[in-house]
Amino acid sequence: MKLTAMALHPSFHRDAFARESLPPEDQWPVFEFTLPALRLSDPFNCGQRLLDDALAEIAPDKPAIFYDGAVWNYADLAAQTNRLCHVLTQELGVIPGNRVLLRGANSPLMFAAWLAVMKTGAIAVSTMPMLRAHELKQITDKAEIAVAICADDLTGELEAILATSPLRRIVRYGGATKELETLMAGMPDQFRAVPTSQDDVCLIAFTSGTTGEPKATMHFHRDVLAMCETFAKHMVPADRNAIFTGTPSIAFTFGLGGLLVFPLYFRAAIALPDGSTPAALAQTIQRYRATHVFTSPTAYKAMTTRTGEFDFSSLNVCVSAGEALAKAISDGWFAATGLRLIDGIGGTEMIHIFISATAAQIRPGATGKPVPGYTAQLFDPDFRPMDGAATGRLGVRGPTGCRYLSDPRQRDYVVNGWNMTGDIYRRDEDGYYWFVARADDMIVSSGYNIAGPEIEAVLTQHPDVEECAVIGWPDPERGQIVKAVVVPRPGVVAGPEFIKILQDYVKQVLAPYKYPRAIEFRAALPKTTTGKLLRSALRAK
Ligand code: 3UK
Repeated sequence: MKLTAMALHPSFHRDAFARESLPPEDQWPVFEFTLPALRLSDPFNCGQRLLDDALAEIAPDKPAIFYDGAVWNYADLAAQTNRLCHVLTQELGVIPGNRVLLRGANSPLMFAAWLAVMKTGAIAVSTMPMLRAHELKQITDKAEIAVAICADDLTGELEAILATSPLRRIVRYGGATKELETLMAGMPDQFRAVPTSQDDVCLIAFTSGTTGEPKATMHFHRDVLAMCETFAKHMVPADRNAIFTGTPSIAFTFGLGGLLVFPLYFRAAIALPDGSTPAALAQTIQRYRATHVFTSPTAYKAMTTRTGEFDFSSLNVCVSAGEALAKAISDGWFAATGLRLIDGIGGTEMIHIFISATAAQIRPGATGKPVPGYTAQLFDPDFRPMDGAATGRLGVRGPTGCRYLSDPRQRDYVVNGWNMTGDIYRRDEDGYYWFVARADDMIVSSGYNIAGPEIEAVLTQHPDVEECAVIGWPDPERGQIVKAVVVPRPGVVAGPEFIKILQDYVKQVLAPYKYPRAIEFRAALPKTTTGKLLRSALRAK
């Protein structure tokens, strides 16, 4: 079933910027709406569905967000969200279709602000707290954003661009000024959600991009429901008693789903750690007896070594995404907690996870199978589909897909209607998908195709290796050689002997042609704002 731009439901937006910035119809991916739960009628507002409908179903004093020893129940969350709606519409003059920049760490007020942007029919542009003026300017320029809600301690970088960007007004919360809180205090606690079309853009998510200008992906009100009806509903068993926690910011759609949208969809509760470190997460799991956790493979690895210090017995469902989950991390977590990590590959372009497996079906080391609602396919370098067991470029389609805001790179991501994620995957005889590498990270040495992550997985199992990245390094004879950039454990003497030890270690486990001929030591590795290894920054210029 193909849905083209022509078939979009009429927009309810008064500011037509988003609809007018959608990619040309012939560059759209194919959309598949096989799930009956995703056949919606207009108007449809995801904020209303997630929050207002919840209040009609559950007791208003049911806890919604636990944070810093306090709790907001559903009535509190609704009241604060509604006051924020009035601030947005009355004080800031926001009209449906306007973009609103959100800048701050995950917090109850930040979550209410996101919901308020949904309910007013505006468009949320959530940003990572660590972004600086330069990156914030790229975002406000591209999405033409006039209004920002910003944590008091993070305003400096935004104020710096007031004169040179479309940004006109910054409202601060927290800190000494509490400007937003003061405005909210005078507002009514009721607000009727503004009618929007299911096909109206409600969020613009910027990719954490490894190179060049960031890409802006546009998602509709129905896409927010789609991540619930696909991944959450089928792969994340949960009920109203669940308590969700995790580290990713809601500026990363992995965090938006796991920490805000899914818990509300299940009418469950959220427990927010104070900070995004594994230690803060472990404390939050123990303190609030969290049942569901969403975080990165690295954080699970770090928490595995501390299972003796913390009580994780409340945990039920643990989701890992953002980067490949090494089998050793999955096995380590299982040995320590008795729980299998649910791995899932998602993408900002797809909004959330499209390949994963339920706990009962997990094959440790594999990502899983297409999530109900999605279709996956592998392609050879000439874009011919590959059948059966094969290794190739991953393409996906389903109820969500890539729509970049005015960006020529739309043609690279969507090929023949398939969303091409940029990953190389292997599919086994049983249809399970195994991550191989990002296509850009494949190393070709003396005619062999070598996947960096395979060697990284071996090296990181060495007790004296903290972290590592494996890249191709130019070589006159072999084209490229395998090079490992290694962060040694504290106290390890990183010299020629250690190099030899690591090389022999890899040769014992993998075919010898894959061993790293060059090894460099560093104190830390470059990462993107979402914590992904930035291999491109390590390659030869
Ligand atoms: C890589 C994975 C192996 C892969 C994301 C869950 O990561 C998310 O979105 P991004 O746009 O990056 C997408 C790319 O990251 N990747 C993500 N998960 C896995 N590789 N195994 C995995 N489990 O290269 C993919 O193309 O930052 C993840 C939900 C929402 C997201 N936005």
